[in-house]
Amino acid sequence: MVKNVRILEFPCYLDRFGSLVAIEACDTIPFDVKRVYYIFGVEDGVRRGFHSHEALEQVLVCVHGSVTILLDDGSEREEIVLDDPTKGLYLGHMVWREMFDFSSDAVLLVMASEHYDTSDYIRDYKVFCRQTQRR
Ligand code: T46
Repeated sequence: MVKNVRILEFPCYLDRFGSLVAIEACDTIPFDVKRVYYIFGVEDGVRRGFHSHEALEQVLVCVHGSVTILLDDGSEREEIVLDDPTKGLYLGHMVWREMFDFSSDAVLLVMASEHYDTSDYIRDYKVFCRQTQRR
């Protein structure tokens, strides 16, 4: 099992009017949310990500459609399919991620613990592996 990764199950309120999922910072998800972004309109065959974060924590929710996420902690690798808006994928620091197999209708919502900071990204896989071995 990849370290620093887990699936979060969100409460879903289903009634005759439809379904509603509520997510509360520092409660349903384990950090204060400073930034939200979403990825959609990804064409067939496109692979994104190819990086890790030094400190950033994030929760990924595929609110529509499906996407596969490859996760790597420097020693273990696994792939997780996100296709359920009631589940979130928590990614702690130092997890290499690649996102692929986006369905044409996929919308991937991401909640992040920090503002956008390019210096937090590790984009070289060899550097990432070296850093995970040092920790
Ligand atoms: C991650 C995965 C899941 C911004 O200007 N602000 C932002 O907050 C973000 C996230 C991106 N950008 C700009 C930077 C690039 O010009 O949006 C463009 C695409 O970003 P990037 O190539 O980093 O996208 P992904 O899909 O490779 O990675 C993103 C996040 O960057 C990353 O933190 O974990 O989604």
